[in-house]
Amino acid sequence: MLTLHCSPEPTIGQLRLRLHNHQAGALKSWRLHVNLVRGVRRVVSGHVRLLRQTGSHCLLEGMEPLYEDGRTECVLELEVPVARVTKLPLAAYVVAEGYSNSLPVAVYWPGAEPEGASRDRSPGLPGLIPWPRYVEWLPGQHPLGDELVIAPGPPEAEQAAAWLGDSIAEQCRADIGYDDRGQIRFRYREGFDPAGYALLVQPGSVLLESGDAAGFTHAAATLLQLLPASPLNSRDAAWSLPCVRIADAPRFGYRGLMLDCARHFHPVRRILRLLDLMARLKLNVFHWHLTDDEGWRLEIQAFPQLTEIGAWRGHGERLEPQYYSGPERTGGYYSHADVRRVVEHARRLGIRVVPEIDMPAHSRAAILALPELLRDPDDRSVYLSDQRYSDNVLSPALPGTYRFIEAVLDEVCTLFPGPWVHVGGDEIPRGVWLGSPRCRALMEQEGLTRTEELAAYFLRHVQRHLRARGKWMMGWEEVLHGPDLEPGLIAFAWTSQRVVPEMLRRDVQIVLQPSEFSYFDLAQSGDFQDPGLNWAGEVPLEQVHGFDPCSGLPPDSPARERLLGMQAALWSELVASRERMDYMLFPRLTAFAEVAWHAGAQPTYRDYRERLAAYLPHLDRLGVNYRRPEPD
Ligand code: TNX
Repeated sequence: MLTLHCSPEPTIGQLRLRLHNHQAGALKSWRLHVNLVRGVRRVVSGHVRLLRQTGSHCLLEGMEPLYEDGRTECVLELEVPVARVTKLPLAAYVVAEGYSNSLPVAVYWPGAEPEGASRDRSPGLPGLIPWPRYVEWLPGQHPLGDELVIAPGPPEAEQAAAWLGDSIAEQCRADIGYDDRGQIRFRYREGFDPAGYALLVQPGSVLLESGDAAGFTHAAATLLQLLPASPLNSRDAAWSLPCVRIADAPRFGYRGLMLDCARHFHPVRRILRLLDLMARLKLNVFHWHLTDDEGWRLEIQAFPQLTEIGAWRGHGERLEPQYYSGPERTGGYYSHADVRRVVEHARRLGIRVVPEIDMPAHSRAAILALPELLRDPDDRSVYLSDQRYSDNVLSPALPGTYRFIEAVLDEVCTLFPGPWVHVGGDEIPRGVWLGSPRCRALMEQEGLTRTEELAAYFLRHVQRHLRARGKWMMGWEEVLHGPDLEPGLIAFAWTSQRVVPEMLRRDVQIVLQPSEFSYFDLAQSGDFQDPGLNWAGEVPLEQVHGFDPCSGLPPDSPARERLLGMQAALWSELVASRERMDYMLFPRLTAFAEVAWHAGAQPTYRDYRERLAAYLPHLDRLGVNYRRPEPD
């Protein structure tokens, strides 16, 4: 075992590393593999040489032996100073002469504390988030009794009733029954807005009404928030529902959450749990980021290499360790059966699944898995992607590229029943393609002069392929940087809310995912110990709640019609566990859901915080490792 102590010099952008050899015996020729989110410029001092950095993976070579119990120190100059703990080394290992296996290195940061919250108890207010359109508290309580009985409702309510029953059973120590005399009743009624519902709790009865399945699910979600947060039983006086009349419908039809499963793999169980947490907040789209430079996570029967090679990182693997992964082979992928499970679970919760296969950039895992098909051997282009790769872009001039994407998209279209397929299109690095004779010839033949035009040529092909299979293409905002694609395109604003008015000038539909309000991989405060990226600043809870999705758009602008909705994003460079996932998402996701759902004037932050205090015990019960909000 070795240890690596890291201490940053935040002001001058230097990072001091102290490697200590606790092994029995000296290490002769050794190399330290260490994953760092920041770029390393040079070694300022110490007896090590920087051999290379690929993505986050840095390779440092020791220039002298490291004796038993010996230490060596070096200072690295970084491109940007370390401002928080997650910019320090995330994982490391050593490879040394005479050892057939890599040697584990424990990384120590200054003052590391476990993340997560000490818990506040509920003050007894119902934690209704998102706040409904209309709420009228009525006198009295509905006592819940020993046995909760749900009456069978119309077919539209079947899934909602099952979800409600299962969730109440988990939430309470009561028996759940289903029969005609049930106190909880579902009734079909016309005249609601899409996905709208009404809920009436009176002493002796609970009535949920809607005209569609989504509305019944949302009514059930509201009822779950009215139930006591901690497990009680029939002897408890608090075992009751407050009487209330609620009428509600969403502001946007699209209320999403994107999860990056490429940078770190998230097991199916973690996703199923997340879907459940989403449904409780009335979110209805799960955007599944399945491929990226650091991993390919979807089984493709036409090309098994994609997951045999592209789903795994480790020392000696085609993909080197990145971020929190070390020398051992780690990763994973979703089989077709896994995908069906996720899609079916989502469907039961009224959630649509949007698969994303990122192309033409962010494709390093695929290219390394299928080099014969996807590498252009004569390409002399020089580029470096934002994540520091120089080999991560598919070539629009190779026949193999089209064989690959068509086979992949065909499987995706059959596996995912929804109407949308997201194809990325983001972050095509400057300088790509121009040094490839094949790309040059294609550009000449098609009369193209700019990289953006070549990208559009490629994406148009992809879009036609999807349209022929009945799907609508989605892409990140960069899909609008070139000439127009075919009609029906849906583009996602991500760099900032400021780009939205410009995007709306094009004839496309738009989903908002602006970094400053919805990137939950970004840190929640400036505190050094608060994990997260910060390329777009910090994203504190209050900022999320204060998001105005229509800012910059005049109230009467017809372009508002083309705002489909909004989406939060959890990129996973720094998210390798369920605990970290919870910590980054909660409670920010509750504030986000309120903005995406609530159709009236936005409730104040103070009002939201009061309800949040009552909602947190629900998260406690569900075992969510949320970040404790600062005192208001
Ligand atoms: C930007 S959003 C990216 C991702 C990163 C993320 C980190 C987008 C289209 N690209 O590849 O993971 O920032 O915050």
